[in-house]
Amino acid sequence: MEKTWRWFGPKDKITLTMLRQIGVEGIVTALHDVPLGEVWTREQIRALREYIEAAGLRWSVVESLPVTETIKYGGPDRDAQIEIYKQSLRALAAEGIRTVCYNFMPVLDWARTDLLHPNTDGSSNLFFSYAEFAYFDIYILQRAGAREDWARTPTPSPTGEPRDILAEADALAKVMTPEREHQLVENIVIKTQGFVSGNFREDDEAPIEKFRQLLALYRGIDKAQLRANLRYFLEAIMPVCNECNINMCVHPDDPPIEILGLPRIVRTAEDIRWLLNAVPDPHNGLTFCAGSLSAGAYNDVTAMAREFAPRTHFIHLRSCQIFPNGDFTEASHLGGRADLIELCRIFMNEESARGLSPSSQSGASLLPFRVDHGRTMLGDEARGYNAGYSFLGRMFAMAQMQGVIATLEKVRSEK
Ligand code: DNO
Repeated sequence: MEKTWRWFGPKDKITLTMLRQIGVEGIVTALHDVPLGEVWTREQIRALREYIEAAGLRWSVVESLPVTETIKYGGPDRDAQIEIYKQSLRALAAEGIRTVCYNFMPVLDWARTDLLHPNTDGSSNLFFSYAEFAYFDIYILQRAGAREDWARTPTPSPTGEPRDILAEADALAKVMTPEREHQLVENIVIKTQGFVSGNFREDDEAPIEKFRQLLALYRGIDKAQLRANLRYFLEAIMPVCNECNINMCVHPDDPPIEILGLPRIVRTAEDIRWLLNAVPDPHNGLTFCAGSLSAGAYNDVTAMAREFAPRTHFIHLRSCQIFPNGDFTEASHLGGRADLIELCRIFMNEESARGLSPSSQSGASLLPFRVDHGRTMLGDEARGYNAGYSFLGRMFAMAQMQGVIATLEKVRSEK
């Protein structure tokens, strides 16, 4: 597997020189400065590619080439936006970049309620509390229908224990402080969306108002309609993907639940089966994000990796621990629900099945993986990194995964 790292461009505090020293081979990045909905030009792509190559690395994966909301909800300008998307794909392929990660989550990309949840060992992790998220929805967003939605939300508990999330949110409202409320908006919108989704910026002055406007776009869009819109998008871009040999890799919904009254359609094995069959072209593939999938108690991550490996073009190694009430945190890369050792074995077998082997020292042509988020540890918290994208925590996880892969390779060679 090719060892890659998500890097946020030349302004990232974690430099390419640092990444060379810790065994990174490929870079996962995007043109973070291009506004949502504009074409990525060949010149801009080339400049970034050359910057990466000058450091002795390669640009392996685009994460993300964002799909604008209009494509997701099927707005009047969606065809124009799809044309722009195709132009960007062509420009990427012309510069030799052929693995493209994207998501089809309406409005909100990933969601967490706590970004520095303390672990007993002194490090911290990202964390999701259903009650706090419901509080955000009901009391901060004040979304019409929110109370009814939470009242019917099935229990997220892995053992099926009943849970009254609505009552918990109401109880929270009684003890909520303005500071914690401010922090929730920062965590759910500003600090987690700002650097990944073009919808929100870190300096947004009225994020909640913007949020409400975005939600309004999805009135009347149910699961079937969102699926139809995803199929429409994929069918429209597949000819370009075929012509340019680009692999599209949809990122699963994170967390894999329906939130804020919005449909989410990449949550379960059934969803993924649907989307791969709906457009049965090998260029329509998956980012196998073990972290997102393992946050849903109903997802058997190992079985899903076995089933979907043939259509997986990019892998996120991360593992969640679900608490008895359903809240979850991001576990160590050797703990939690996702068996990352088994997953590495499955994806390495997939490489063999495809006849992939490293075409150079850099691991190019193998299946790219990145460690996704890591713990915040040993001073990471003071360095102003993007939420979840620590240096030491991710480096630690990367070292663990490098060890796992090297061990599996040795075992295989001895057989
Ligand atoms: C969060 C990431 C996501 C992911 C996008 C892909 O840390 O995993 O933001 O990059 O959903 O489009």
